[in-house]
Amino acid sequence: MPRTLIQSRKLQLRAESLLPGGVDSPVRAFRAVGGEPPFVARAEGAYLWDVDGNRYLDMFGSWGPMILGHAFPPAVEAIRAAAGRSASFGASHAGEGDLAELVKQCFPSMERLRFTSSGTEACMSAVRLARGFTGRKFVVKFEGCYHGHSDAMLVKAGSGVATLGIPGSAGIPEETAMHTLALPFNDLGAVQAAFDAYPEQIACIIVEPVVGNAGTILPETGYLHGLRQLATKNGALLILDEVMTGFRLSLGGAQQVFGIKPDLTTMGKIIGGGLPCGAFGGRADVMEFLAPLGPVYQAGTLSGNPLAMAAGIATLEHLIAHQGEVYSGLERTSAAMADGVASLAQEAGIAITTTRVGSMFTWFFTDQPVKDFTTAATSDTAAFGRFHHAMMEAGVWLPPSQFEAMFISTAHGAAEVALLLEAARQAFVA
Ligand code: KE4
Repeated sequence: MPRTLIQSRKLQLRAESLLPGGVDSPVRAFRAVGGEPPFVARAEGAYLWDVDGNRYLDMFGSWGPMILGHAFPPAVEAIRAAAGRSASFGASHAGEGDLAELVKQCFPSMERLRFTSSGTEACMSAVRLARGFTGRKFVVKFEGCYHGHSDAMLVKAGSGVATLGIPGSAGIPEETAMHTLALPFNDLGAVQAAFDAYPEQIACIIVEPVVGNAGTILPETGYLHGLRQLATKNGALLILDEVMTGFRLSLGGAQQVFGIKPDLTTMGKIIGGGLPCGAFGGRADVMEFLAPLGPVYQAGTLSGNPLAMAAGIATLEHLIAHQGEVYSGLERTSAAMADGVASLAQEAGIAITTTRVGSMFTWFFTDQPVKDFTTAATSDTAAFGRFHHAMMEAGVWLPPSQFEAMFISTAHGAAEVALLLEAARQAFVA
């Protein structure tokens, strides 16, 4: 029976009279896939319910944070208790050190760290710190990688490899964009060329170690180690943006999976258990360039917020205490989902390239192998849009863009695999 979206439609109309596009973040508007975004009334475990009472299997988990499922009871209890002691002090409290100790336990490379209220702030601050520590202006990033919406990170590739970046959004002056070099992912030659073109001028390389923001794209063998070596050889810092991959791919994120030691790491999403929280950290000698110790300014009214710390502590304590079953379960369920849908597509004669690391995966509607943004962009986004709509009708909520990753939780199990595969079977024959 087709879904009714009557109440959602009313809320959408009101939202559009108040918020640009009716949203607080563009991807939620469903512009990349078409159709109307349902308004969520509540969520629990692996499921979302909209305001018209329709239930959906959640395949994006608030874009990563909800790795233990929605309304995870220990996190809910921790937030409730913290709220009773006031939502914010604007002063030091024990929760900051409690969460920082748990982060350091999982990410030993983070000798010192600082909390922020978002992944954008974490990445923006880490880049400023790298520039301050090295005294250099240029930054290397990669096409298809997203590090939040700070000016220096919203930059597109110039005409040729290692040419000056151009603004990736209105409102960003060329003078700002020009110091960001946007290179192709999985191409060490392009990075070498950048260091040749700008000797001793590049402050850092920032990279999603497994790209999630172009859909899921894996680093080729040796690529991340190659970035590590090039950064060290040229006196630049290596920043791993683990906002998505941190605590997702393993308890120690991508740097644990691939055995890479960055100079700085940025975090978000899971670290706050769904509350606004990010962090950046790494080498103590670098982090001690931050105010109040050093000359690089960085601040935040709600940084280290007691509620976000409480939610993050409850989340990380569970991940640490149950890491064996958590990550083996996520691996089993994710493989069954990713490979199951790929098989159904193949049976239906539909070209799909599946990419996956742990519980982060994407079905690209292309017959090309996907190794960078250019190959990801060969995907048939209209076909993905039709698939997305059919899955919504069947009660499965995929991320509303071909160029996003899917994230599942420990609340997803065999029943959710079966639901997903039946919905996909119907969608492919529709
Ligand atoms: P936030 O400022 O959205 O907390 O984090 C920015 C960020 C930084 N680095 C990586 C690797 C990220 O994936 C993100 C945010 N991811 C997007 C998903 N594509 C958030 C969803 C949205 O923008 O609404």
